[in-house]
Amino acid sequence: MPVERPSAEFPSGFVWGAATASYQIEGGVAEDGRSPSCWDVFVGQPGTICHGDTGEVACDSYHRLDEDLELVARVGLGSYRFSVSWSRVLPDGVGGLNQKGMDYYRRLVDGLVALGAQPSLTLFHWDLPQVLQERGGWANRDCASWFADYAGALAGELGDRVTRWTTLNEPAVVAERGYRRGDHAPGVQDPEKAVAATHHLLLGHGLAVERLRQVLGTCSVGITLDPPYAVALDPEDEALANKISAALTDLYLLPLIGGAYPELDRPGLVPREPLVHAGDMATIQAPIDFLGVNYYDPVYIRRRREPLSWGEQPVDAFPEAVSAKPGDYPRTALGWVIDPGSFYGLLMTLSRRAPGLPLYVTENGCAFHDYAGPSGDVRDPERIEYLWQHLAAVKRAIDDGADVRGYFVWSLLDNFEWTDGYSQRFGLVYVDYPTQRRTMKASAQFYAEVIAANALPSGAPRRAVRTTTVGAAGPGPPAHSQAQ
Ligand code: IFM
Repeated sequence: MPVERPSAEFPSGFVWGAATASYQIEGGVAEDGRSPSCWDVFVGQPGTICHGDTGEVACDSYHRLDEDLELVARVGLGSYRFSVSWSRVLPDGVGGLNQKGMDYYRRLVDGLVALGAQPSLTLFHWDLPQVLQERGGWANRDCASWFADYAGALAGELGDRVTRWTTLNEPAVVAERGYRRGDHAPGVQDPEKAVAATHHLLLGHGLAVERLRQVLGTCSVGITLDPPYAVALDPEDEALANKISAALTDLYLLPLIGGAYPELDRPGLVPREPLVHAGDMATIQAPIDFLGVNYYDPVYIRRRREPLSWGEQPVDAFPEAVSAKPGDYPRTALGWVIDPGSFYGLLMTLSRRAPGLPLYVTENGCAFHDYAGPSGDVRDPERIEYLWQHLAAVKRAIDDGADVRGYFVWSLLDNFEWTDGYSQRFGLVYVDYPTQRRTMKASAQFYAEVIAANALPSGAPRRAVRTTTVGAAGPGPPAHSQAQ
């Protein structure tokens, strides 16, 4: 039975945006003085990226800024979230600014301001200058100060026109995949370096917040996390799922808002002395103005029983648990489970855990196998449905008291999806890579209408939604209910 969805008006001033990141869209990797980042080096190693793709050209946004600004205008974005390539503006990682590289971001920021779209700038979305990687990258404590210097330099150049500063994007992914698992740049597989990276990323965040405030006085600054939301596959494992959710969320959230790492007995996961120096936790706890939240899908948890069943995976640092995908939920092209009830649950959990801290959904979106039809149009009803369901989850969370101030679709453009290369399309706008032609997908039109109305239109979804049932009071195991 289709579910009728009521018209849902968002609070006035709600920020409607879309996001991208430097290495995923810019290309122009050797131009105007840019030096290589750790991702340029990583993608050159055989077997790291699907089809051997690289970010060398990506969406060529370095040369197509005007076209991309026009897309921002056509979708009617109230804000555009982008990241700066550290090695484009500081080719030596530290020291003097590369003015040619800076010019690109000046033109971008000025262009957004001229359109009336708020620039939301992320300082670090994973592309560390390779010169700094060669000095240990985030495993080296000095990286925190290099990052603060970089933040200060950008603030001096762009500060008066940037609406929101985000220090780091998903630091957990950098530490876990870049330094523990090694399937992301820099490709390190070393638990000691991973835990060091966790601490130095957070320390760098705190130092950068202080530096931005020193340079700019008043500014809006926050950090983007990807807090895992764990859902029990079976009702008897609910306590275990809640414990894992809380522990993994606290690893990054608690230092930021509570000035301490969680009391978790998980050696190799939680930073302790001698990594943590006196005064570090106060630095990390520098007051922030918002928390950025990236959500894609939850982690489904079950207590480990030997032998493992097909599809069950160990959960890092929690040997008593396995993760698995429920079989009866719809999935995206990446196999990610579509579960908007968990998105609602995450927003409610965060607003309870960090009361008084406004939330921005800095990324949410989905990859599907989009293609241009014979007349050149790109129809993506799955993405429209996904956006609809997830925006309804945001609205429900707002109605239930969560202070969610804005929502950014990942992504404005199809782009370089890290280890999946160009095989996965997340964009509102289709990019034909051989020609670099951009085509607004049907979902871009849908999103433009939502933005113009500041509301979700009423209507019926294409199919009933399966989702985890989450009451305002907290998460529960997947109940396979029809929701929204
Ligand atoms: O493409 C990424 C982005 O860079 C970080 N968050 C998740 C997205 C989808 O995988």
